[in-house]
Amino acid sequence: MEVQRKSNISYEEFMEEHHNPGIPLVFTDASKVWKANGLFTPDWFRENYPDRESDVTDKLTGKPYTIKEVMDLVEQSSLEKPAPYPLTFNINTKLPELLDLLSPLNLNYAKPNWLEDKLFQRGHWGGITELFVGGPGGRFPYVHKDYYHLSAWINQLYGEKEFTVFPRGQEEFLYVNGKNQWRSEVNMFEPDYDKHPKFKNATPIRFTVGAGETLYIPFGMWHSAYSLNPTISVAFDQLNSKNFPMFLSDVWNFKKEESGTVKALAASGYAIASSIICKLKG
Ligand SMILES: O=C(O)CCC(=O)C(=O)O
Ligand SMILES: [Fe+2]
Repeated sequence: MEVQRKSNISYEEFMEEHHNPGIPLVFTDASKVWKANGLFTPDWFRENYPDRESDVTDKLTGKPYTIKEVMDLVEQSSLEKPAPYPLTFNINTKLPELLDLLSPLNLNYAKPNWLEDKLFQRGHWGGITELFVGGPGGRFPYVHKDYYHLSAWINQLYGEKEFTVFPRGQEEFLYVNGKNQWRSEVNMFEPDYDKHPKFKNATPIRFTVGAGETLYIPFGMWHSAYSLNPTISVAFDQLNSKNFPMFLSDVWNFKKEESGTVKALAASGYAIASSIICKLKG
């Protein structure tokens, strides 16, 4: 299997060939509708928002890294001495000015997206728009599938990242963590085959996503990422009737684990009511 790359495709083609069957895709040009396309660079961020704080804390100072620090870190990053990865910013809370440059967020493809509705309270159920910054050698810490079975849209706006996705049905080769069903225990960058012998049977698919390109990872697909050079990307999630049943089962399980059956019932009831309203709104 290979991940296809497509240019200038219609919404209908995306829905029929990728969204509905759950097949990943690299759009070569979907983010051309965003003003952010071609604009975002380390210098642009340093000039415009040097002091904004990241979601990541500097372990030495105990303070969040600022944008200036983040951009300096990733430009100094090397394979031998990689900057922490990922360095992220919640765009809605830390950089709301960017939202205007990321419009329409759905790129005219990621729709319907119930996470754009207030009812699903962006951010509350994992549906946040996040800026990811990385440097050479930056490895996403684990192979995983995304929480709540949300589908992911990763928009590369500067630099290149190497992504890895695993074909469906390879979960048994990935040694899913007993406590966290979303994480694999295998370090795919340096696999320990004595500990994880079945990982030899996995057939990871690796490909590069460059500036201006958008990766669609359908819900439930195992993946990870690696920054090849200084990189800036914007990631958001998608929820609609296709992944709602899995989402709902996650809401139930998480809430039950965290706060018990009564709270789980309330949260699930709320999610179902919200889904009905979103469906009606079309
Ligand atoms: O762009 C990346 O580093 C991958 C991010 C990712 O998979 C995630 O945040 O769930
Ligand atoms: Fe992910």
